[in-house]
Amino acid sequence: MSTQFQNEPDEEDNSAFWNKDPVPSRYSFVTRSRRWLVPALVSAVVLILVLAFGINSAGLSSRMGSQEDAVSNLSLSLSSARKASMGTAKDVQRLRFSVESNKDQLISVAESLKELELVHTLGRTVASLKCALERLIQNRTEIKGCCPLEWESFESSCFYFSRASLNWHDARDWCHAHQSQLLILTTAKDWDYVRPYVAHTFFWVGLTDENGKWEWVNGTPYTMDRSRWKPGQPDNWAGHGLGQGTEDCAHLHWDGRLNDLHCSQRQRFICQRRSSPSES
Ligand SMILES: [Ca+2]
Repeated sequence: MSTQFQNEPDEEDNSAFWNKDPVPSRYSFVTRSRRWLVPALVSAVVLILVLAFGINSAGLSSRMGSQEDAVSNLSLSLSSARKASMGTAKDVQRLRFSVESNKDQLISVAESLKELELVHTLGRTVASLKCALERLIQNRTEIKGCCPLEWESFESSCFYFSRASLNWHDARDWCHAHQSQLLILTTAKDWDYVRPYVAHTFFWVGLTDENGKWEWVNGTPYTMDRSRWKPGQPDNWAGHGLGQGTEDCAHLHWDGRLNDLHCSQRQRFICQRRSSPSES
């Protein structure tokens, strides 16, 4: 057995098999590859980090530049605003000084206006007393240039602000029976005069659209002016529950603006006439 084993024809080959010379050669190549591969990878990572940091640094620098510009602009704006506020403060100071220096004059003007109003009121009172004396002396109810008792005088007209309440048609007839008509407002002066009298209640005026279009009781066509009406009026409301018909008669609201109502409603009214029409 031992001889056979020794006589194996490929004994030398087996020796050759155990010869490891070529193998260390391949192992050395791998080792060398690993030897440069690791530093290469480290270098690549470092390079990537450097590049990333560089890009971030560039973006950061750009943003910082923008922020610096913004801060610079803000500083300029603040500086301008500060100068402007200083200028305004000076203007306010000058205005205050001007007001203070003119305060006495303004007080004097206000007192003069009060006196003027008082004189005007006294003048109306004197005129009313004069009319009353004339009525007594002449034993007449109508005096030229005078308004009847309980009527108010304004310009060349007399106004009666009723205390009783009537529906619109009865109010219109009452005014006719007293040589007057329901109020017709055609001038801003008349509107301004009437407004304080209607501050607390409603008054019928001589405006109706019973015939299909708005017109004054004397037949004068009415030119629609929404600024004189309550918002959304006239609305010709049909849900009033006051019988047939919609809202065809105008009245003055207590804020001095118009509204249309059903004519059957009872409320106070204003009559208007010229001073002593029977003699004019
Ligand atoms: Ca209405």
